[in-house]
Amino acid sequence: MKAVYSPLHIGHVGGMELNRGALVPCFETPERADIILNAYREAGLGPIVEPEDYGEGPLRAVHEEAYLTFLKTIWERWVAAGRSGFALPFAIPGRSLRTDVLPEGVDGALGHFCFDVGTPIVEGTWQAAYGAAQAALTAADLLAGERAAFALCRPPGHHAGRSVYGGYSFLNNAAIAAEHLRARGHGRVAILDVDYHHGNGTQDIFWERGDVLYASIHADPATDFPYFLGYADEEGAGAGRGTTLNIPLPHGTGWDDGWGDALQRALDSIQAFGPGALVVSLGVDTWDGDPISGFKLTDKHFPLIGHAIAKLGLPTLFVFEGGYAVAEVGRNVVGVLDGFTTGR
Ligand code: Q9C
Ligand code: ZN
Repeated sequence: MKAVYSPLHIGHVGGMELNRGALVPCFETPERADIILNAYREAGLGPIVEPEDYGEGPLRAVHEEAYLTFLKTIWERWVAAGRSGFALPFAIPGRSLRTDVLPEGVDGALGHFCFDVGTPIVEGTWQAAYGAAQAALTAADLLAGERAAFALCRPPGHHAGRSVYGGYSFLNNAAIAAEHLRARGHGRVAILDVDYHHGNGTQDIFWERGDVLYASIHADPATDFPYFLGYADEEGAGAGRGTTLNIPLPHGTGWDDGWGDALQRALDSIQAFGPGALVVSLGVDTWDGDPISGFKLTDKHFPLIGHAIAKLGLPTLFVFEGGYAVAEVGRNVVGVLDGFTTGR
């Protein structure tokens, strides 16, 4: 299996996030990608290639133009306003405030396009996000000749909606790749999201789409980020009615007491959907030692995930998402990919 990796990710670094009442260094660090890169190389899983450049067209297929313009220009606007450090929103439009106005200044713009206070923007953020999206697109096109590919994306993407960022995500790499697979004629596309957190952005993007299935196993939003989406009664709307499947699980869930069964349920729904290709939003923050998460998967379960996915027999694109136990993300990502390769 080939991996696609953009070194541009290293420019997205040095921000702080609000965590349990304190500003702390961002959990989403460049080391995460480098550790996976090393683990992938050491495991001999396959070649590592740099992305091709598809330009902004495939990004526009998923995100609004005004949102992309904001992401591209916000850092220079921030600096022009006399700011330094990292950009975080100050006020976000909650109930009774207008979401349809785009204020002129940087603080208003940040609040308009953002939904949390955990996703700092720095000088290299746009380039890093752009490189990650290009990696996802490049890996998607590898499926023309290969059974599977791995997009080592950083920053992650599944919390980014059509015109909103948050949850460490700016461009929705998995959604951009899924849309690209549709355009390339792969038939219906299924997205399996195994990250600890619900992929609110991906669900948002494909909510009314009957040709793209979104199935997610995640921590119950009643207790966990992103809090306001990912409940079991969300099933899609319009042409997309029935093509969203949310399986929220309680804090502390392990493989034997729920996660393994949830995976089988999600895989069964994908099989019933009859897709021509599969995109896996591959978060490994389900590991029991993850510093911001609460599931209890252990080392041996990650190859089982890969093995079970392989049994679908679909062209499969793995897109890296979350996983914050820095030393272990490499082993666990490799575990899934290795389980996929040896399991089929
Ligand atoms: N401050 C992904 O895994 N914050 N995003 C949680 C820590 C948001 C995670 C609390 C976590 C977002 C891609
Ligand atoms: Zn996550």
